[in-house]
Amino acid sequence: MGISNLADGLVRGVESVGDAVSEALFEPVIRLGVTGLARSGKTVFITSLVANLLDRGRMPGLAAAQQGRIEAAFLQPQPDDTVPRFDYETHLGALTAAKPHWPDSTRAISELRLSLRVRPTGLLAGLQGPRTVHLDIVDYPGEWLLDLALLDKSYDDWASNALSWMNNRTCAQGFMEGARALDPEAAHDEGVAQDLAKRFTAYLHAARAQGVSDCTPGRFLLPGDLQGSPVLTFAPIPFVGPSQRGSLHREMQRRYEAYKARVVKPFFRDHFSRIDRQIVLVDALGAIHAGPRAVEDLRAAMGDILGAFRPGRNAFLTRLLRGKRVEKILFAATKADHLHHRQHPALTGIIEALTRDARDRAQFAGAETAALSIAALRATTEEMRDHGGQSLPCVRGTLLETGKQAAFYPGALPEDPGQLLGPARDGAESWLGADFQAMSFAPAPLVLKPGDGPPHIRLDRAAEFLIGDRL
Ligand SMILES: Nc1nc2c(ncn2[C@@H]2O[C@H](COP(=O)(O)OP(=O)(O)OP(=O)(O)O)[C@@H](O)[C@H]2O)c(=O)[nH]1
Ligand SMILES: [Mg+2]
Repeated sequence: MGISNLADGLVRGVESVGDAVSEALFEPVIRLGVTGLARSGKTVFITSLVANLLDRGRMPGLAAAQQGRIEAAFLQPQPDDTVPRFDYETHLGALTAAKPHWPDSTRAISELRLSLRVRPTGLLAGLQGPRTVHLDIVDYPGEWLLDLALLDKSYDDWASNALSWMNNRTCAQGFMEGARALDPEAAHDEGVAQDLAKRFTAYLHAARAQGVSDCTPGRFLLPGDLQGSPVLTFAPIPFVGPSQRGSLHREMQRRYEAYKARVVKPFFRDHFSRIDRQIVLVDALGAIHAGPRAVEDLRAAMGDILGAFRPGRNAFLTRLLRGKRVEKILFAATKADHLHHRQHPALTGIIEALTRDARDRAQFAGAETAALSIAALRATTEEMRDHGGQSLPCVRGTLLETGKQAAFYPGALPEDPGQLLGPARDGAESWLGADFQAMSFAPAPLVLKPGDGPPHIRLDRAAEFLIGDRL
């Protein structure tokens, strides 16, 4: 060991003593980001995680809970005055009602603070009493991360990309007709701009409904209180080059820049840059059921989403983070209760493969990553059923549409994820020789023993990975 290394080690040693002292004095805060594309399971995940941290009977995989070191857990007012509170009580109420139902879709960012009183382990166990660790959970739409790419793109670049993409999509017909008909250099007319933005938004919604994952600008789909404002009243129009002041093209360009400055940047500055740990939820099963195109779109969107976690990828973000970065990222395939546990390894393989490119490319230097298949709320039970002399691993639950009980076999997920990702990448229209069924289950009525949270699959393992080392 060289002298400089030695000195380094010493300084770090002193620093970490300093950390321990300041942690004892001040209460440590972990900011956990929860994201994923629309309907990926963020709200259900947070609700069940919090319920299972408050009542830890089903959390053996979380070491601090298993060792009985969590003495208390309680909800507290969150520290950020301008961010809506995650409506835990209403969401839990929906899931635990006599006739349980899934919580409503959420449209914006929200936050919740859960505080844990934890007895320390190891060297400090004898020296310190219990300390309080605050877990600030931030729920934000993954679509907002896709917007990061817009920061590097001029309006004309973005517009020509978007237009060439839309050219081949039937769901963009309505928009394309409007766009082709207008004169970009004509004087700006608010009616025209609004009509165009409306058609563009309708296209984004239709594309999303078909399983297209990259639908930017993200706030067009989830406008929150920006609905109808000029920053959301623009669209790509076919024109490149300098245009007249006061023209439609110039105004679209201006609003696009305003969207970047007033919507995209504040999100990264005020929220994203403060996250310590991140879980990215992925509805991989949903994409598989929707077909190869949806899987390919999901893979591409994952690459873009994860780009936000790549140090140095974007100058604005690099300046903002000043070397700070997310310490751990967990990729979780959600709704694993749609599969018998025998099929869980295949699902985990798929989520690993879906994010592998992105992970390799992103080189999350310093960030530890892992992949898991989870169900935040288990809505099914498992059973084997005979079918044509074959024994099939099924799950049973209450169907969302009819309210009837049914057993369900979703199809054989390949052990080699390449069998799905390959054809998806090659542009296949449908899965060859395989048939994947989609089914939606209602949450099951719950009878919880005192001390038990709602039933789940591997939520405890997810919690251990994300926060276990800080408890
Ligand atoms: N079976 C099962 N279904 C789930 C689970 N988690 C989510 N779902 C289904 O997925 C849907 C979306 O879940 P949410 O938690 O609302 O997803 P979200 O990401 O918050 O959605 P948005 O707020 O619309 O972006 C739910 O309505 C359920 O139908 C789960 O653990 N098991
Ligand atoms: Mg939600």
